[in-house]
Order: sequence, then structure tokens, then C-alpha cells
Amino acid sequence: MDSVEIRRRRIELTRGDITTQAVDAIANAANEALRGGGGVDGAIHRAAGPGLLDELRDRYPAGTPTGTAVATAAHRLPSRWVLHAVGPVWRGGGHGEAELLDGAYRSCLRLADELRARTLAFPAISMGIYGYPSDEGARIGVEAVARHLGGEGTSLEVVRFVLFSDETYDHFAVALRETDVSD
Ligand code: AR6
Repeated sequence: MDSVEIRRRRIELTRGDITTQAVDAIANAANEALRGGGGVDGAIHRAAGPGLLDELRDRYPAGTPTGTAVATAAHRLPSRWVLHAVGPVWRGGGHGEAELLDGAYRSCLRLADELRARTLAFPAISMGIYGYPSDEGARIGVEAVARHLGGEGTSLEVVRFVLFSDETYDHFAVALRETDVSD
């Protein structure tokens, strides 16, 4: 496992399935409708049980725009909360994708602080079905987390990226090495 420390807080990388993570909050790579889907979203809904979809329908009937996130309980998952983030579909890079992906990560970090979460796990948002290039997407994710942990007043102590494939892991490992984490 690769990791770096920033102001006594930590960014970690691990391979695996995010639905098994016993952290305060896990992020989901959702879509604007917030009604479930494939990929990590499907895995999270299957593991959480039907209560997750019921809560999303009740609390967020209109869904949430790309670049934002909303929080729910985690139902049958081992975490306490799920932060449903909507990353952009990759359309070549000229459609604000980088800002929208950064927004999806930052929205989760802000929600985690509002919930006073100490540990948070992210999947590689937009890097599956949505087609975001992994090198660039990993850099945006790691930089958003590093900036947040380097700032004042966050409740977060550990932010972990849980990567499903070796290839995605390697892109995050490069991004972690290249990100400036000095105070
Ligand atoms: N744990 C961790 N990572 C996973 C898991 C898992 N259990 N399963 C897949 N991944 P994707 P997106 C990885 O496609 O690109 C859905 O239909 C996967 O290998 O899940 O943001 C939603 O409803 C990849 O590296 O999300 C949306 O419609 C990463 O998670 C759409 O897909 C993200 O891949 C969102 O697409």
C-alpha cells in the first residue's frame, strides 16, 4: 500500500472492493439520476440493500448535477455514510471535464467534513464506464484530496483510494508521487 502524510493526515492507496471498507464514509461513482447503475454504483447498491435506493428516492427525487455529491446512510454496508458523487462523462477534455471531476471529489470532501467523518474511501470516479483517462483522473483526485488535507479545519484523518485494477492503482501511485504534499 502506498501512502503519504500531510499535516499528520494520510492519503492511502489500496487495491480492492470499496464495499468492504470499514471507514466512516465511502464515495460512490453515481450518475445524475441517483437511481443506481453498473460498475461501483451497482456493487454499492447490491451490498447496501434496497433501503439505499428508497432513501435516494425520498431525499433526492431530482438527483444531483454532475460535479456535485449528496450523502445518505450506508444501510447494510460496513461504513456509516455513502457520498454519491457524479463525475463527468469524458468527451475529449474540452467540455469542462477536469473542473467537474475536481468538483465531484471536493463535494465529497466537504460533505465528509459536515458529517465529521474521520475516514473516507474513494473509488476512481469517472474512470470506468464514463471513460475518463486514468493518468489525468488520478492526478485530479489526488490533488483535490491533498489540497483538502493540507487546509484548515478538516475532520478527516485518512482518505483512501480503493482501486479495482492494478492499472488504475499504478496511475494513482504515480499521481501520489508527483503531487506536492509539503505544508
Ligand atoms: N470497488 C472499487 N472500485 C470499483 C468497484 C468496486 N466494487 N467496481 C468497479 N470499480 P465506474 P464511472 C471501479 O464505471 O466511470 C454506473 O453505471 C472501476 O473499475 O463504476 O464514474 C453509474 O451509475 C473504475 O476504476 O464509474 C454511472 O452511470 C471505477 O470504479 C456510471 O457507471 C469507476 O468506474 C459512472 O461511471
